[in-house]
Amino acid sequence: MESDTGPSEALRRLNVFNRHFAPLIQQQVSSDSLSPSLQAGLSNEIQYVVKNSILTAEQERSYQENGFLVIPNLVPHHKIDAYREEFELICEGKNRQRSAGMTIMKDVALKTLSGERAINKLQDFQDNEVLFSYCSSPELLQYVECFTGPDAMAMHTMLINKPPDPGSKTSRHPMHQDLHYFPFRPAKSIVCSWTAMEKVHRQNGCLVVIPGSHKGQLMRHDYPKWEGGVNKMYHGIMDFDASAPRVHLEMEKGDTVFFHPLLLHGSGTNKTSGFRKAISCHYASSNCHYIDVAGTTQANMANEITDVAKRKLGEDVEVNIKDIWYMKGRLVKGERITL
Ligand SMILES: O=C(O)CCC(=O)C(=O)O
Repeated sequence: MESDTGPSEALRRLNVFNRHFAPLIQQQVSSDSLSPSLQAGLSNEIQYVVKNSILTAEQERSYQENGFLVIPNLVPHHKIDAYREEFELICEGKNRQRSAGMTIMKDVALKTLSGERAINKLQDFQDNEVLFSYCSSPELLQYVECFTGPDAMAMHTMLINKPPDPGSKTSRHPMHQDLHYFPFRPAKSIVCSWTAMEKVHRQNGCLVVIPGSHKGQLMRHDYPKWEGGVNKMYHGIMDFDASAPRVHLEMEKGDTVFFHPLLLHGSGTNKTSGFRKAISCHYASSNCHYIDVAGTTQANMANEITDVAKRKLGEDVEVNIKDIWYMKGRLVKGERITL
């Protein structure tokens, strides 16, 4: 079945988002502005968007100002259902080959449970045909290109499942910037797509973003000191200003948010008895370059990742963070250049 909401419903929801973000966005989107149009004339600040015919002027302005852009009803429901089935098979351990190369993570407070009730993340599914088809789908790539340009790599893949929180609040994801995890630049040529696999809202732990925070610097991250514990690799910003105005991104199944890797974001506790799933890919221009993170705020992340890799490959194996990223990156559009 194709997604069950049509263009007028998509437009209505887009306008609800925009009303919600006013005065950040200021202009109501009209049905005319949903059609592709070539727009020019943004200010001379950092240009976060590559000019092409996909984004309307309003969408460009919104990404520039806020660092994120929600496209309602972008991924058809039948595709999401296929990703869900694949996730369930992996959770059931049905076929080990399906999960080759992936990291399967469990919520720290749910370790005694099994399957979907405990697994909170699949990471690095670049070799799983069904899940990776999300990253190479044309409906996503037409938008990805607006941020990466014509040569795009899928660098980091995740299916995030939030099982019902057992009271530990460990289903929360601390506020962070994704660039903390990436040893490549420039930041403006990297974008995340995050697609809701079911209705996400405040009760089940939707994404929370700080509009405009993508214009700041990469901040220091570490594990938050939470009473109930913190999940592996859930680093958060150390000096987070809790009074910063935040927006809860309530989304429908198939809605997709594209966001900048410096955008401060996180997600809340799943207070419901159901799951909250999303599928996500970080894309980068294949023209990006690797950086040395030794001695920077990213060194703690690099050490943790290389320790995990050594545990898998053997302590005596020389592991370099750039090699890890080089190996898991997959070209999805154009040519592979430097990444
Ligand atoms: O889906 C979520 O709850 C947040 C995921 C996220 O921000 C991440 O894994 O970096």
